[in-house]
Amino acid sequence: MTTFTLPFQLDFDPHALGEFPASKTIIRRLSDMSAYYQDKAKVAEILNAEDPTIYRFWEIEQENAPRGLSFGVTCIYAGSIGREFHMTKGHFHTSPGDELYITLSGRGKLAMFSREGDVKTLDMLPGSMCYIPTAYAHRTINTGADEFIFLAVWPPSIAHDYETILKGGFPQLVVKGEQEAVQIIENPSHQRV
Ligand code: S6P
Ligand code: ZN
Repeated sequence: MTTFTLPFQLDFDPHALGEFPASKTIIRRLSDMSAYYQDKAKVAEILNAEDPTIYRFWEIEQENAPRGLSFGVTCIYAGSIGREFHMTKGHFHTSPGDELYITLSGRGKLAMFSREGDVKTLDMLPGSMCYIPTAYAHRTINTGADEFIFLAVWPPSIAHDYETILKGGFPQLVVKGEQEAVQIIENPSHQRV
């Protein structure tokens, strides 16, 4: 685990995530995410031939710190599984902690929903920043032809709930429509958990 003396300045190449001395580097392949995609036949067909990396991210977490900021960079590779674009698993934060996402390159969407039933899907483009309130589950989706890379900043010591998304999914899906159009459709398998 890398520790930094505060304050500090970092220069990093967002495209060289594996070389960054982060607390954690996490790689999610299709085999880690088969339960998250709708088209199970397509998942099986792809996995029969290869196990592509869907996204990777690094994080520097200020664990057990009463204050401070944790941060990380996520890179989602371009592609789709059936009609669904490559995306992150998505999660809720289980303790109070809002989050900021700032797009560094590529293009994508940020899907969010709250347990109270509010559903939002926002654009993420270079130069745009999205604010995620604590109560909203959040997932990012690469809707472009290039890597989609963004910086995330959140408070220290928050836990991530992946289980709710695994069981119930998101209310909306971001899919390829006619002529490569990006479409947002209702998720037929969504359940309120
Ligand atoms: C952490 C923040 C991001 C995600 C990353 C991967 O609070 O939201 O760093 O961890 O984009 O997504 P996921 O859903 O696999 O954690
Ligand atoms: Zn988060």
